[in-house]
Amino acid sequence: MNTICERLTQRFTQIYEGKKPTAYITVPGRVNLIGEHTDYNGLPVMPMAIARGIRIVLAPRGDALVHVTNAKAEFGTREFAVSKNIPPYVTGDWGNYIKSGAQGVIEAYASSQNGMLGFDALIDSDLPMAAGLSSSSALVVASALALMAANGIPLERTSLAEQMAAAERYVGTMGGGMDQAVILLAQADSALKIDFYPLRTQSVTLPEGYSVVICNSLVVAPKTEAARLNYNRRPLECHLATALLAHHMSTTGGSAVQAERMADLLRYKNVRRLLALAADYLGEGPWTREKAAAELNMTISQLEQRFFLMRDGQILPEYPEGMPLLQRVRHVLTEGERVEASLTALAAGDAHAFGRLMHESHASCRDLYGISCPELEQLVDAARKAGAVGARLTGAGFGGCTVNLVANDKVAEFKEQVVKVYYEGYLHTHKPALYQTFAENDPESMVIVSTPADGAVINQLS
Ligand code: NG1
Repeated sequence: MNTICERLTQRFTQIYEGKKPTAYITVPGRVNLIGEHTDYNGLPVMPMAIARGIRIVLAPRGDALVHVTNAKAEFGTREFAVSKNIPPYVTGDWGNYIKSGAQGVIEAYASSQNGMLGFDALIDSDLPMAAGLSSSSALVVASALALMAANGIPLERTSLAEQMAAAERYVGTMGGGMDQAVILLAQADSALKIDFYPLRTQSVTLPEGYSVVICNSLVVAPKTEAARLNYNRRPLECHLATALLAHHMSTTGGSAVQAERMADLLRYKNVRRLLALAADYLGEGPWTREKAAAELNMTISQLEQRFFLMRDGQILPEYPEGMPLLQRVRHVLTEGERVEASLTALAAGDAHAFGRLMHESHASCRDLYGISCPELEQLVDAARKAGAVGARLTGAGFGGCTVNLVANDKVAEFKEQVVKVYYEGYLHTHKPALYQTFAENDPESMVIVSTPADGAVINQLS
């Protein structure tokens, strides 16, 4: 038993009055190296699991209750009953991630649902929250694994990853399956290239002599609040752009084009031809709902029901600046190509070629997908000046972390420079509240050197 497990076991026994945990589960966070906002479009991603994550000790209960104590006192405890339809807490409550994992397991294993036992658990995490390192999916997967362990349900990692990607939509985000897949399928020492529909993974060796360094911008982007709308806006716009392109290709090409996701359009045309067609048909300017509805022969209300309806029944608000559909398509299709090119560069051990692709990805995320922010720009800029071979925002964007590729012999200097330029320079002068967070925390938790870690591990304790 390692020290974290021992410490959690001891506290568990105190909290649950002498009861002993039966399982200890570790679930990593992840950092995405390249392939941003491609997963829900059916295009590949390249993330790796990191050594930080969620740890949970648990024991089954004799009834259907799930009782989870968070080791960080400010989060408190959550308790609910396992049932066919678990009602959510208010939007933004961390307990919804626990419910989401549990609901996913119940849906997937419905036949054994009768008599499914709940569990008592103590949970701890050393992942920064809402920082693009997948703290939310780690919690969803941890909850699912705990419920499965409590009920002796055998683990099949690939299908669980697919089930959990769907399950996480319980919290109202419309993400793809990258996070759950890497969290469950990663193996130490390699990153993963992941393809979707169906889920497939391939291990990727990172270039020798280089480190992956994660820097936290300290801008918090919790997907459960305003940023949830910002995030959902992208998959919804992509879905609409795909439908428009499919409609146009069907009407001009003479035969029906079926495309659920943007990647499906590539069955009919290669990336270059599709980009040319998109430029021609979608045009540079923004789209309104009115124009899209007319094009698809729908009323605005039909269009909204089909493309802008979110899980909570809300229609995504219309943005005054309209929808930059061509820009979204350009980002997604070229980002998919960059993942493939990264695979080639990394197979050849070419860190610089990979670094250039990271830079291109960052520019595309910023200029075409609109997911950067001033702090991420400053941090990426500081990283490049501090010697990173590649530097880009990672994860959903709007804040969170950057990921950097740095030569091993430059890591110490890189850290020092980034602390000086971004945290003590830019934040200190321009963002005093964020600087305060930096000053109150260990600088080691802001700039994290990461090697690819294992996926989730379940240890039976008795
Ligand atoms: P993070 O960075 O964990 O918010 C989100 C989505 C991913 C993917 C990335 C962007 C969830 C759970 N995760 O990740 O599927 O779309 O954004 O590449 O929605």
